[in-house]
Amino acid sequence: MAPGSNAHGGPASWRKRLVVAAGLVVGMFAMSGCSADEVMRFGWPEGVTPEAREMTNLWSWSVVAALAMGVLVWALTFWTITFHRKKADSPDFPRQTAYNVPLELLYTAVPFLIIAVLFYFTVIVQTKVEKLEDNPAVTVDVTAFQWNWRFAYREITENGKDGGTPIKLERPNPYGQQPDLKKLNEEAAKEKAETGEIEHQPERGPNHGRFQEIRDYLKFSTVEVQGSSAEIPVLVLPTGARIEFVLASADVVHSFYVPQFAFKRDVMPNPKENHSQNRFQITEIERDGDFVGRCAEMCGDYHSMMNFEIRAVSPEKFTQYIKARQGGKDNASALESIGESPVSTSTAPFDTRRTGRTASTVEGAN
Ligand SMILES: [Cu+2]
Repeated sequence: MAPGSNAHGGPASWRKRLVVAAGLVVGMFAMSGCSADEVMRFGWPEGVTPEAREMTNLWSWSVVAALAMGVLVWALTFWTITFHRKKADSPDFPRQTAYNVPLELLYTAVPFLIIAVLFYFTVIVQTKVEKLEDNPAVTVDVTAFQWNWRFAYREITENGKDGGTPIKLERPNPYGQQPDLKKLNEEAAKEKAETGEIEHQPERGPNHGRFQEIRDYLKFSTVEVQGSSAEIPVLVLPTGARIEFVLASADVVHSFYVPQFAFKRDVMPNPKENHSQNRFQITEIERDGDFVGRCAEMCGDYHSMMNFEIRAVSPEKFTQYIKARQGGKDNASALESIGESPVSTSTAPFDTRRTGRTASTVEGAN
């Protein structure tokens, strides 16, 4: 037995056990092969936008604060259950220590201070993340539907960079225009006059005069990417330029989530009427790469099958890609023409057979 410790679990032995425990935790991280940066991300993916870095940083330090608090609470818990057991010479009832007002004040004030600091940093980061600037290099309309995505380039710059000459690619919405109510009402009034009918209900939609089926808020473009069950939609974007996403759903609520942006936003039908800010921007994508995207809001049976991919390429390649698309190439061939994989590489289309992923599939049962 080492000097300074004793067989009955005295202070020296506890100190030693704590040191061993701390050593094990440090050793666990050291042997996991994770870099310090990875450890500090606490499971978050590597961010690829300045906004993602800001959020990862906030997350890391929030976790450190939460862990410090957790360790303190666990230590207190284990301390009380270890050192306050009934001993042979204890009185029948322990000393009654309720109503320690100074202590209560302290443990109310300190958490308030802690969350005030967290709140301060949250607001700072949130302001940066939600910042919208004029004239982003690329504006993409993201339309979510059951169960896939359509990406429509609303506006790009001719060189794929911030400050380039803007080129508008939007085209009129071919679906769901509100019927001409004035005309409908005039026709009804005319009919009424002809038939001598007294009652006339003016024609109007049930929803502030609009019809539920109206999809006039959806945006369309001459350059679009639409996913299908067989093909994961790949949205090509330039690196190093500000990008704006404008979100809208054609049916139910979905959520546009790119883990490596460390950000998601719900995609609502009728975003304006739902008072949702459906625009968000990223300052830039910092490197080339394929970044998987997911639907992060329960949207029906195939909610889990709405993966998409962000393909970040150089501004030069992006410009070539848009030219190829405008020249009539589909997404896959346009990607191929700029030397990129024609299909998503961060995720693959899902097996559409309902029983495709169960082990006990009967041959030919699908
Ligand atoms: Cu969805």
